[in-house]
Amino acid sequence: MAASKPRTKSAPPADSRGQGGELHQHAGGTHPPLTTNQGIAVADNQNSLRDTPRGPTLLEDFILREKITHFDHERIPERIVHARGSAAHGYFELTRSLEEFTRARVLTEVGVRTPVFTRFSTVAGGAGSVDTPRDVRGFAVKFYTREGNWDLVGNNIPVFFIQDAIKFPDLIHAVKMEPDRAFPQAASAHDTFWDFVSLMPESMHMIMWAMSDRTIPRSLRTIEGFGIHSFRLLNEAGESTFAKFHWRPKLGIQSTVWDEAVKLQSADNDFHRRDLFEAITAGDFPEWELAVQLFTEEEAEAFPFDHLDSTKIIPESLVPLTVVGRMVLDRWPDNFFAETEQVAYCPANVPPGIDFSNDPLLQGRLFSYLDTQLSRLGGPNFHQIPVNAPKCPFANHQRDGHMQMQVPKGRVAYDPSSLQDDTPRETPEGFPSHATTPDDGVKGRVRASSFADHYSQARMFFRSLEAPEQAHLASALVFELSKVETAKVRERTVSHLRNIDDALAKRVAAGLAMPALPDPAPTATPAQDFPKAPEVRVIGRTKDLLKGRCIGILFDEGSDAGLINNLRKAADKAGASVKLVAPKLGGGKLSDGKTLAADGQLAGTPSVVFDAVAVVLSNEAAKRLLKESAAIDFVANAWVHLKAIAADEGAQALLKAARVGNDPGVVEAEDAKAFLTAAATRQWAREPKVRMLA
Ligand code: HDD
Repeated sequence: MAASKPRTKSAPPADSRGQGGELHQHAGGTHPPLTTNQGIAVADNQNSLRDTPRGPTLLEDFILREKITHFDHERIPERIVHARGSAAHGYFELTRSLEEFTRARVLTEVGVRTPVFTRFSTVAGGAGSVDTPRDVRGFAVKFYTREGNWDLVGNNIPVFFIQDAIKFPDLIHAVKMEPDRAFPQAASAHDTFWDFVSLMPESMHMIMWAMSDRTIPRSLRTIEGFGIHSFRLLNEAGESTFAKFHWRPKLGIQSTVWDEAVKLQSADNDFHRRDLFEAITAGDFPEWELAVQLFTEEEAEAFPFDHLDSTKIIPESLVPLTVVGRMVLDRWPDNFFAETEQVAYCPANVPPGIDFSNDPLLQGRLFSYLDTQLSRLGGPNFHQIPVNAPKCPFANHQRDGHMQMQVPKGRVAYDPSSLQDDTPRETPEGFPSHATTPDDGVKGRVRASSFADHYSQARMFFRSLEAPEQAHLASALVFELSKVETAKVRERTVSHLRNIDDALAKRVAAGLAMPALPDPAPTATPAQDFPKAPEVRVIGRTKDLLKGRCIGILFDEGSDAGLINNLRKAADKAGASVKLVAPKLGGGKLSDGKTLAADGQLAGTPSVVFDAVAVVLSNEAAKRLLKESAAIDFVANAWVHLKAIAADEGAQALLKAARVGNDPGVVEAEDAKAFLTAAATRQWAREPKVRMLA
């Protein structure tokens, strides 16, 4: 339990003396008394109890023992997957009723704000790993609805690696660090992952997504989210409609380039967490639209794939998206452990009116999540932890167990009963509200033949991308496979690519300098040519917006004050945030004689953390900075990461040293308008000049 309410406010002395006479510093102010967990006030939190000043510590010291014991048990097992994550509170607001399709009030009551807690995560790395590896991002939303919790536990990719939950432990064992050597951390670029997926043709569509720019997002605020599986909606009449759920970021989708993602790992381990924290605390609340794809059993029968197969999307040309609401994240958690770490999602948490489909991946998930929390959170009462507890009343006859926080009253803990009037009873309002499905009478460990086409949608995905994205995908495959030591695994992977797109296979084979192109992987279901699905792209779906983007201005002693002020004002007006970077945190005296402090020191604030940069320097300062590699890297990386660069006359020497060329993304610092236009997007046309892509 948390410390009980402070009994009195006390003003500790500015310093205090331990028994040995040494001074302890206090920061001042008025504070409640420090107590043990039993409420006993503590007079000395600096020294353990000894029988003589230099003697051994006494076992009697219950204050020391309680404090150390608690500390020893502070860590809990991290999540087996999605261990690294960041989360925020917010709300979901329905803008369009789905009453025709569902009785779930969260989807029928327009204008009602349902509180949510949303956690984003990477999949493979441990809790202490970095934010920006190439990885799928988890996108889990807990809706605290008036009818109980609804957990939509999705990812930022609309498909998955495997079709059946029984393969999940194999997939995860393959992608996590290899068990004999304990590396690599948070990376799929190693033999066991590619060995596994190259033996699982069903993973090929997901591999296309995983090797695309989607898995190196710029910000958690610019990722999409997908519920992936088909769910069922059930209306008052018990009629059922299939639904797929999509989250679409208000800021549009944005990704990094690979070299930038790699450098971000060293610049800031917490890049995505910090970005989300800073946006929310600045009142710049991230927002997503919730859209649904709705379709009937009969419509599903006509799809050229099986919608119960989680390795497939339903292209928007077949079933368009209907926007039904919005989610706004407007409050950072008060405490990381209590909320972000202890939150427990479970796809089986659905209110009446939402039901499951027979997707075999979803069916397995319905079991796994509750089970994992029993060991992760230590017992069956984790639903009472504040972040997990429903915000509507809940009552049943489940009792006792580790860490029971409730104090149930009365003698009745069973049902049926007649001894007490206020015991909870079944209600016709609640579950079951399951959909009935035709039963084909077959029971067995079978995979439906409608799940057999592994290549058509992988081909559709690749061919739908813009040319630079195709090049990134090919280069990502070359990068990952170059880390694979076993030649036959590399060859087997390329043999699948031949079934997806022969030109892609040839590019990757050439990137690996393979002596010969392997034969296509044998398949009974060769790829069909589906129409392109433009919705899978990132380029073209990035919004040319300044809102949500951050501009870094590099300056030093003697920089032109007027220019810096102009750029700041213009950026601010356009909705971008600005951070000032200088060789020293104290900044320097500008041309107007006033001192301007920096937000970040150059050595610790490389340009990778910005979306665009401006360099405003006096001739002397630029000359000095030619001897500072961090300054040259600042400009050079902005150039190779395809970012807009504004520079004044003084900064030209630095641009020259950084080998910055000419293009519409490089502008004069005097022209704030041109700079902001360029800063709202990436300079894709520059890429062939700075990178040899596969
Ligand atoms: Fe899972 C966590 C998403 C398949 C078993 N999963 C977890 C989280 C997300 C997903 C976002 C982190 C939740 C959080 O922030 O706490 N998982 C997915 C998606 C899947 C998927 C989108 C496929 C469509 N997962 C999946 C399968 C199984 C699991 C097939 C097991 C049969 N997932 C788990 C888990 C985790 C988990 C082991 C680890 C921690 C937790 O549940 O709470 O139970």
